[in-house]
Amino acid sequence: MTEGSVESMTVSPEGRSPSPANGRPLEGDEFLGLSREECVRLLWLMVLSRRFEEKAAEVYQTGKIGGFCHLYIGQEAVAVGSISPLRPDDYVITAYRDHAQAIVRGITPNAVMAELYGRVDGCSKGYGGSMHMFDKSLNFMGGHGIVGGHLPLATGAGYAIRYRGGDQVCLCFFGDSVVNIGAFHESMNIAARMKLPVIFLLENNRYGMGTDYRRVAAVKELKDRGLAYDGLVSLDVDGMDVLAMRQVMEEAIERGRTEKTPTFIEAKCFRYMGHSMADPSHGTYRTKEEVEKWRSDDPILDFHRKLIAANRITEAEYESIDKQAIDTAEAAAEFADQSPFPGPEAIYQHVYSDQYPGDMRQRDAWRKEFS
Ligand SMILES: Cc1ncc(C[n+]2csc(CCOP(=O)(O)OP(=O)(O)O)c2C)c(N)n1
Ligand SMILES: [Mg+2]
Repeated sequence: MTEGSVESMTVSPEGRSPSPANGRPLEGDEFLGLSREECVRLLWLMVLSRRFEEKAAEVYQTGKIGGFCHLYIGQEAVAVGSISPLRPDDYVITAYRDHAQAIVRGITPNAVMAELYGRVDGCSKGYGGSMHMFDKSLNFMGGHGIVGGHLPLATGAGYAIRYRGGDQVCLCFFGDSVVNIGAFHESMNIAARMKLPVIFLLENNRYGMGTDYRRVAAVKELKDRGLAYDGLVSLDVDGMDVLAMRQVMEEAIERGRTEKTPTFIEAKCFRYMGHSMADPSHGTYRTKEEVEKWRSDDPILDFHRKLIAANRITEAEYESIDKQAIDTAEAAAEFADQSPFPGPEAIYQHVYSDQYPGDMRQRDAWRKEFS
């Protein structure tokens, strides 16, 4: 093996770092001042996301869901820790691994499952499928399939907030592959220079499809990517720890609201399943041992253990939460199955502006009038 050869770029598997967020212990109240009910809510959202996606995987195998389907299993603490402290008028935008984020933001499991099935009751009316969950009423701005393509949109949302004089923030999720895309730099640069309240949340699950991020990264510590930008705070966090996630997010939100400055967070996490339904969880680009190592640090079991140890829940309550999540996922699949497919008329609806709904001839007339 020679220096610079492909072999020399292979990397050894690592497990989760045992150190808490940024190497510093959580300060003050171990539960960040959250009430018992708030903690149970975080646990519920994580369990619901997990059980929902397990159900989605099951029905995918039966052919009820078609096309791409990327599961989030293993990364639940990132979505729950980061979305839960937001206000309803904040914005959330994400990539294609979006089911759990949509549910945590408040899109109902029924509407997410129906979208996966491509049915009219889906949150995107069946047009989008797995990668394009969307709900304007919740300021959940998608669901985007092009790697890095939505970062400029997040930056635009940040600009809109500033332009209108609001104090919202825009939370933007993306994967470790995005740091090598040009739009990443452009977005971070504009957000830092123009002081836009965008929270760039990199979910470093260690793989872009089948590529270990360290094989393609010339800057190995991904959080260091943010250091080049004056006016942008850059940090990393244990993304398998929902409380650590929540703590750095609360700080980033406060910074965005008061100083209007962006934050770049690298959440170190791991996806337990393959990249998509077509990809096995291990055996090609990563080993069974690596997956098992991360699975032994499951973010849901970790938080569950902490709550039990602090007498915040009982085993019986946990089992009841789990059962409720399984039942909700099951009901969502039944709901989706009952929902009709969009009819042929849907081709003309909801694609262009509602100012010319339903008929392409109307649209053409509208164009003529305004051209
Ligand atoms: C511009 C562009 N190039 C390539 C692809 C194909 N593609 C889909 S997912 C993916 C990897 C993305 O990995 P990462 O950003 O780490 O997100 P993760 O899948 O880990 O959530 C690639 C290359 C794409 N969708 N868009
Ligand atoms: Mg990745």
